[in-house]
Amino acid sequence: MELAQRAERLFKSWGPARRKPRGNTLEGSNPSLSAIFLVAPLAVALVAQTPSPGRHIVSNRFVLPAILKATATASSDNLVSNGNFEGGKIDEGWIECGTQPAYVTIGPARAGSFALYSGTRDGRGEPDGDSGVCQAVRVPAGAVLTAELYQLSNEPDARFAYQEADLLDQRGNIVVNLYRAANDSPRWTRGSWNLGAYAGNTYWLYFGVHGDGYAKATTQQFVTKVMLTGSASPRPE
Ligand SMILES: [Ca+2]
Repeated sequence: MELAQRAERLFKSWGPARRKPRGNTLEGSNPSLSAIFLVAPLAVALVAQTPSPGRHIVSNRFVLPAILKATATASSDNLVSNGNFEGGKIDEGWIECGTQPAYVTIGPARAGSFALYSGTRDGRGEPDGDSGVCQAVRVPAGAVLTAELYQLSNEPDARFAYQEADLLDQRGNIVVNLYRAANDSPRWTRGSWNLGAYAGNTYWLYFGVHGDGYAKATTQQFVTKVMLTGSASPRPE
């Protein structure tokens, strides 16, 4: 309970309670976009588990546009658009692709002005599904992905709720899981992943928090400074 209260207090101090970011950053998914781009739900694999009171396994489910096409050009240094979230909006480079809202909000110190926030809006409980964002990226030769993460959780393990990042295919299947954890680490931590083995392919890059809607625990994640770079120098114009 102590962590949940602390997390809620932190989110409120960073988030809309103090200063509302520019734009409609705390609104949920755009319903018209969801209607246009709705894809068939993924098959749900039910796994036999020991019952845990109030908990239930929920599978990841992502809602993605029909077209998977990277927007950043190969001549860019960073093949992720708006990797800093400094526009104060999700829809600059990213889309909400979970079943629950994700937010851009004022981040913890050293995040710049804004960071991606995944979790419940008030920091209480777990999202009932997936709170996260996607961006189509084409993986270059010698690819290295880096991101700064600030993660809060009071889960004993990552069975029912977790922070995660993945590369997804066009149907929302997880091709590469970059991490899946219930970390409680209230400091910015830099993650780095060598993606050279996937060069030449285009995926949805996903960052988010998964949960089962349980009210008595909390899992949250802030993300900023997302960069995807390759070994080749940018092409001259
Ligand atoms: Ca930022």
